[in-house]
Amino acid sequence: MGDSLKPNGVSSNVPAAAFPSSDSPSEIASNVNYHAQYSPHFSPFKFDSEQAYFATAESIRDRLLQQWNATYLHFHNADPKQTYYLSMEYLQGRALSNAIGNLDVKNAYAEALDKLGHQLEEITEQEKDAALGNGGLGRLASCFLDSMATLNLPAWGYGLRYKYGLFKQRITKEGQQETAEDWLEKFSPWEVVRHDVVFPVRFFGEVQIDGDGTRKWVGGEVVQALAYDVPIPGYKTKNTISLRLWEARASPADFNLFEFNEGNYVSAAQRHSQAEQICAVLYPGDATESGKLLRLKQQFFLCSASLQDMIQRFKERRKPSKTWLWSEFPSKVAVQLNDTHPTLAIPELMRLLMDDEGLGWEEAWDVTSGTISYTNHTVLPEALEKWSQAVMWKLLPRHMEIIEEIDKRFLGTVREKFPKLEKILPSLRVLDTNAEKPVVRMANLCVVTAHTVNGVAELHSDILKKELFADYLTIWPNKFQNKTNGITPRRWLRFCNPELSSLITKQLKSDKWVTDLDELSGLRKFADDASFQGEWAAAKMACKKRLAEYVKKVTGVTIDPNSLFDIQVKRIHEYKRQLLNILGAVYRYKKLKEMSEEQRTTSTPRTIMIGGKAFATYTNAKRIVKLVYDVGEVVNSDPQVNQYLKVVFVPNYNVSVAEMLIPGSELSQHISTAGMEASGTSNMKFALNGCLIIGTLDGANVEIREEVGEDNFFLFGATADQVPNLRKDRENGKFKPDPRFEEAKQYIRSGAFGKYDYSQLLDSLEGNSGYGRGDYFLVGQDFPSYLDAQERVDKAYMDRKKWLRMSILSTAGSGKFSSDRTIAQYAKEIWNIEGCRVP
Ligand code: B1H
Repeated sequence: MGDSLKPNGVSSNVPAAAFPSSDSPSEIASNVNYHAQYSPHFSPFKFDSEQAYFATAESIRDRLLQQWNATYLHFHNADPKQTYYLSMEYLQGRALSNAIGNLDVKNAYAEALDKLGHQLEEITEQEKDAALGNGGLGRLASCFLDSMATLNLPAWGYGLRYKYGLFKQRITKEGQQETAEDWLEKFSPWEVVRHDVVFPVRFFGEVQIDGDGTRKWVGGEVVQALAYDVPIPGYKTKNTISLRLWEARASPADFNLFEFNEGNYVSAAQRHSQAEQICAVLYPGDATESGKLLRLKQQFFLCSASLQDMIQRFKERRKPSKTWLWSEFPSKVAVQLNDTHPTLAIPELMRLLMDDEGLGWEEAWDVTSGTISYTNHTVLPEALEKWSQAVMWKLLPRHMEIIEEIDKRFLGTVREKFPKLEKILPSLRVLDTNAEKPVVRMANLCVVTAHTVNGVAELHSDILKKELFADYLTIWPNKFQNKTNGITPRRWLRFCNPELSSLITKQLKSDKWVTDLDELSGLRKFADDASFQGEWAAAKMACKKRLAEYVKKVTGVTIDPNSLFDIQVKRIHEYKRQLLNILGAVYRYKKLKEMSEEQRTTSTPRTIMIGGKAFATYTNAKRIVKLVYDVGEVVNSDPQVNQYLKVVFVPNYNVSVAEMLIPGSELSQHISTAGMEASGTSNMKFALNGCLIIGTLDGANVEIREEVGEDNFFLFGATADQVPNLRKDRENGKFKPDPRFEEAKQYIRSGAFGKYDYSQLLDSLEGNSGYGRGDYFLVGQDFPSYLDAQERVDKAYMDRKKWLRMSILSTAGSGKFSSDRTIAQYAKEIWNIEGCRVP
């Protein structure tokens, strides 16, 4: 459509409309047309889908800019307390469809594009996902921004503008292949560079002590942080907030023209390229020392630039009177650390206050701890950041002095006030000096400094209080809170599932649920209503058909929309137990094969879809991806069973793929070893879309089950309390594997799914202990109860009325999981900020 060189609907006779004065489709069409001609990125008179996407995005950006500037001005004048969310990751996904939805101009733009020979859906699909994050933690940050804007909160996000975000995944016979994803390749219409917002960020160097004893960090290398702002529109409000992403720039002085002219091109540009490496990729591999250093540089770069920016804004807003007290800073600024990745904000704020602003230690400390709060997202020991003291002394000498002083003062306070803690004091300290390689424990630095520490689901927050941070509770009984995660109902229901959304709005006679998700509970009374059930099923079927087409397009596999769509999508990790899922599928396949033709006809047809990216160096995760693919190859082409079972690996799972999969799902698997998944957030998205969950009592599953009702949740597996003892039993040789578990593993070992040697992967499930052995994640332990739960699923699915009732109740019970609820709680209980609506 619209591929011809002749401008399709674009005519130079059309008067240029720099800004549409109304929402009439013809005015919008003329504005899109204006951008095609006057903000060109392509040769003239081209207007295929891609060009139409850029022109449409720019038209939408014009609208956002108006609201955005108005919001900036309003916050500046009103000067409310403002929150800054510091995160190394944002998984924004696509912006166009979201902005069109939040601005409530979908129909007008669809009609306008129609006039220009295009379809809105096909245009929005041109956009590359902004994937500046790994998974749940990054997507949570993006959902939070949406809620902050929608709730009119004075809040901004700060992050890094990685050139290459999360890698693109391709699946071949060999398994996962990674390639760089160049989201900025053809320019992003969703960012505005602010050439006037530049801050210097120093690395290395040394501490200089002046005559009066004041300390200054000097020398080393200085990189410039340049601001790129991304507009974040709220839903049906003018408020449009900023996500400020920093890019690293070398200064011209760093380019050695002399060397260049001597012909030493590489060394002439060395400082330049070193500076620009800082924002080159999201999460550089940290197996090497240089990789670790780069990651640490990234973290500091984010913290330093963001804090300098906040301090400048704090001063600017106080300029008319020219006087302010630094003690007022915490009543104007709240900083939320998204896990420990931006922990360096603590010593950096201390340094800026003491060395640049002249505050004393106590005063700077009160400001810092009054400003900063910390969210923990994991209890996995390998994810708890520890930085080598030696590396820190080299890269950030002044910050290490400050961290040592924090550690020393903490020791002093505890010894004085809690002498009983002396014995466990070494484990509470910020510095670990006993280890062979002395390290800084970032989580401890956060707990010692932050005024509030929170977990991300009730169970997780309890584990923090009872285990990980238990000993701090004596010192600060009121520091610890829970803030159960949430998801934005706009992107994750209203926009990605128009069929179900319209039905809900029709049934509730209002679309209030979009901003007040508890309204969904009004659906409960229709759960058994036959005609409503029929409409519910029809909406689900429309999504399943769309999904089936998508799967066909990206994998070539034909799946039957009448089969049960069973989905597990998330990062591939042993604790998330995709292996349990695929072993279950293998067992199902084997049983189907053993059945008679007639027996098979009574079984519930299933399509199992698994998707997710494995970290490039995580070998077992990559083996799991390959196993899923190999099982699919055999099962899908087996004419005996493939009407009853299909297994598909959905490639390149990302935000926009999720928007396709989740609405079409009927069952989703959230089956982590209990106690290991801090919360999970896709579980909430699935439940919201009327998908039933098979899951363990882990993370937010616990609360989802409470909300949707235990009859509407397929529960199985050991509980978090039981896990430590089960692991001990196993070590003591007390574990007796279920024969069905042995059978499934043996079937894979027998080569039923090809020649690849899966022994190392399967060996991780054998033995009682040892590295990569001993089934640490308790797959064998939970396998029998998992199969039992799957049998309950099969039975329930055969009872159509029962299933539809469960599905409706699932959506009806999802109100709690709106990120609006989560963010309102952060605002009230941690940040102490209030709405500031643009009139
Ligand atoms: C979560 C991470 C994480 N927890 C290290 N921790 C990273 C750790 O690049 N790194 O070094 C990146 C991410 N991510 C997730 O956070 C939890 O596993 C989920 O259970 C939770 O839902 C999510 C949001 O709270």
